[in-house]
Amino acid sequence: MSDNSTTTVGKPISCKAMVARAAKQPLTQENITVGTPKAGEVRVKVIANALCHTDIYTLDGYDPEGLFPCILGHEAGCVVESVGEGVTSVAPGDHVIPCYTPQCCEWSCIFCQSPKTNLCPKIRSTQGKGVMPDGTSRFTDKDGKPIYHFMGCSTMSEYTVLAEISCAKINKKMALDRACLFGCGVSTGLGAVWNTCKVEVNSSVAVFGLGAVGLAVIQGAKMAGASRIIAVDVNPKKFVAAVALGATDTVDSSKLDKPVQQHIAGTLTEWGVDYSFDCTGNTEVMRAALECSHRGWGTSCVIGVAASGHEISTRPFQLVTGRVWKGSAFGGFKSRRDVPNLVQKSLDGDLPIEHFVTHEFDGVEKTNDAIEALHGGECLRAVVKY
Ligand code: NAD
Ligand code: AHE
Ligand code: ZN
Repeated sequence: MSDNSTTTVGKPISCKAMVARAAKQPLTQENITVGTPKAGEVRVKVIANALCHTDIYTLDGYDPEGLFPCILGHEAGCVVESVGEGVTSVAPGDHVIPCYTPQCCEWSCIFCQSPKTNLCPKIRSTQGKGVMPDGTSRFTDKDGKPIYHFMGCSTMSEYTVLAEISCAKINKKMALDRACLFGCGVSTGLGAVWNTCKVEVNSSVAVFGLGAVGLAVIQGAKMAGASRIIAVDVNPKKFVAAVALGATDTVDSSKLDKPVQQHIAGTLTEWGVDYSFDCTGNTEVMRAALECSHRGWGTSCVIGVAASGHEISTRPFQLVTGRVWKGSAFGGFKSRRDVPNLVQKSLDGDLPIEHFVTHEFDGVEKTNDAIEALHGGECLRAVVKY
């Protein structure tokens, strides 16, 4: 792709994008038009995008909010191309990570002002409808028909438009094909441990699902000083990375002759673990995670995203006897404030992330190959450089 940033300001941009036309169909490579950023919006050139399981879940038609045709993708590293009226926090040339959980920082936003949550709702309703805050799309196909946005990011396109409040400005020293990881999975796993559960030194932890999110949970738990980290998956190939990051025990739950919660609370430990995390999106696993947590004080955190129509259940007795069921979105990080700090921590050598990148591709048109790699069972993050 040629760098035409000096000539594009104020004009629509024609570029390549991978469009999700319908559920369970491969993405189609299309030339689309990306409109100019309106007030409070930022147009960015996407440099690299990593695939998250949530993109595939949506492409497979499991997201109740899923809309087609849309441009998926929400884990990216980008350079600002131009900004709309009133944008002051970023400027052309800045490096940004799009954040599907925005942070408006307004005094009137009780969510942004509260230390208890990162869930700024300022643009959540339009984001869920696949449009920008003014209710329209910035993407049109070759016939002039609109294409929906996704999670306020839509980074499977060479250019995209974001709300200013979704842009985390980061240190330019960080390579964007690694910075992208902080746009979702890695930040989510770390933050679920540090912010949502506040895991303490010497805690015991069980992690269900060892994709990038589960491995980031293990990495975060180790950094928090957990002394026992039980890694659970149905794919034993995932155990190598889990142990390298600090898992003390591995469990292939598909090979047990009893429910995994009874194996963890009963065999591996007497009363269960202090903290457990679901990183699968499977509601039976969420139940097992809750039920393997410690009588009296165990906390279980749902991170995985369940398919439309699936619900969680357990005996209320599990809660009566002291277990707490929690959930975490984007690891509880206030995006524009915290993502730049995660990037800096990584630049300082205190937060290694290289191990998450198992596959790399060149060109947005290779995104279907990246999806195939993700289905292969050995992929953590496939990074596509545009
Ligand atoms: P992934 O597909 O790479 O990893 C999932 C792992 O779970 C795989 O290793 C798989 O083998 C394992 N698994 C599947 N079934 C299992 C079972 N029954 N028991 C144990 N392990 C099982 O996915 P990912 O990108 O790491 O994402 C994990 C989940 O987190 C997904 O549901 C994703 O949508 C969700 N997610 C949530 C947030 C959030 O903010 N809450 C952010 C990112 C991702
Ligand atoms: N749209 C779905 C829910 C999808 C969902 O829960 N998304 C997670 C992020 S997954 C990132 O890979 C999340 O943070 N949700 C909070 C939010 O505001 O969307 C549904 O069930 O409707
Ligand atoms: Zn994600």
